[in-house]
Amino acid sequence: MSRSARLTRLFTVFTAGVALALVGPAPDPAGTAAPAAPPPADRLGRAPAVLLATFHLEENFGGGAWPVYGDPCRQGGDIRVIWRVPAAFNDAISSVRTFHNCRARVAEHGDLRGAQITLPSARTVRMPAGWNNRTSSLMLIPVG
Ligand SMILES: [Ca+2]
Repeated sequence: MSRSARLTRLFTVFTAGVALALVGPAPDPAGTAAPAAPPPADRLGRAPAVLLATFHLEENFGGGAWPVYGDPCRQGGDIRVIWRVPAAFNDAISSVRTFHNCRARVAEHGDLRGAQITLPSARTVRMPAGWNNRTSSLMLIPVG
């Protein structure tokens, strides 16, 4: 290859590189591009966990908040069970928020023993009568 041919080749590669940097790759002919990748899933192939509920030490979602994550609540799906709430929240929960079609069913003692009540709303600004500072275990169940 002659010197001028090498220079011509170098110039062609250089201008192609500049064009790529300035305007991006040429449009892909129909049907040759790979399909867009799906969003990443965890290693079991499930969607990432989402925030299902927050439990609070004070009324109106005040005080410390304990978040619970899992799969969105749905009929026939897995039920998220907390057999024992964290020590700082045991007999100390005073308000609850739930998300993703979940309602909280709370129990008086650990392992879902003792009395239970299902909170009727996704926003429980204060626990029903007799239930303030009482919850020791719970489950998150689908609405309806
Ligand atoms: Ca209790």
